[in-house]
Amino acid sequence: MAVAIAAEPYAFALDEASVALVVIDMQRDFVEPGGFGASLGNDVSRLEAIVPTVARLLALARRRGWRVIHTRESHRPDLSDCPPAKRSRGNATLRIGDEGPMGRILVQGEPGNAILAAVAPIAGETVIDKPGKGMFYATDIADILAKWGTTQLVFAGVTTEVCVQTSMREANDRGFECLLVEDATQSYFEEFKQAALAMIRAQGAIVGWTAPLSALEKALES
Ligand code: TIU
Repeated sequence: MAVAIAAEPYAFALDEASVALVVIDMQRDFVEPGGFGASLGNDVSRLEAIVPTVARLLALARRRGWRVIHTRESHRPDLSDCPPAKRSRGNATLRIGDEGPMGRILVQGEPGNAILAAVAPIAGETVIDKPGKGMFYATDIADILAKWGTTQLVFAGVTTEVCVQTSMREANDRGFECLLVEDATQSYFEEFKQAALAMIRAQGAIVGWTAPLSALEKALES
């Protein structure tokens, strides 16, 4: 049975039997100094603020028995899945695969590539390593979601306008109904976060819906 979540641009009819939570790239590489995000010149301190909210959303999903997926933006140690055009882009101080203070930048298994301890996966949850910004490109997530019968995705994580929005757009095109939790996502640029939220829910939810975590908690548990 669907539960109406107070969302923008209109109520999201959440079906807990068919939903999965997707937490995008809550990795040290994006949130801590010395990682990929910092190497691109970003102020990474903005991202830390959402960690307690993401943890609260994870706790809600676990209490409610939802499927939970965590993604990591990451590359193989030999960088065979990293296009040269991605590695050479911009004016980074450290490039993908270079040795940084948290190990090799954006490489699987390195300390910096790990998900933050406060929002780490627990037993039974699915972890997807993705070489691109979107979670469907070069991963097996479509098969996993099909096997589960998932039709709705609740999104959180970083960054709003890059990996979260790309993943939502990929999911939307594949027929998933997507809800982004506004205070469980963050960007290095406040104006980009606000613009992404606005463009996602514009035109009658052209990409999906947005709602604060409190709206989910209220609808599901009060
Ligand atoms: N740079 C930036 O904002 N984001 C990324 O490169 N990856 C993710 O969003 N995870």
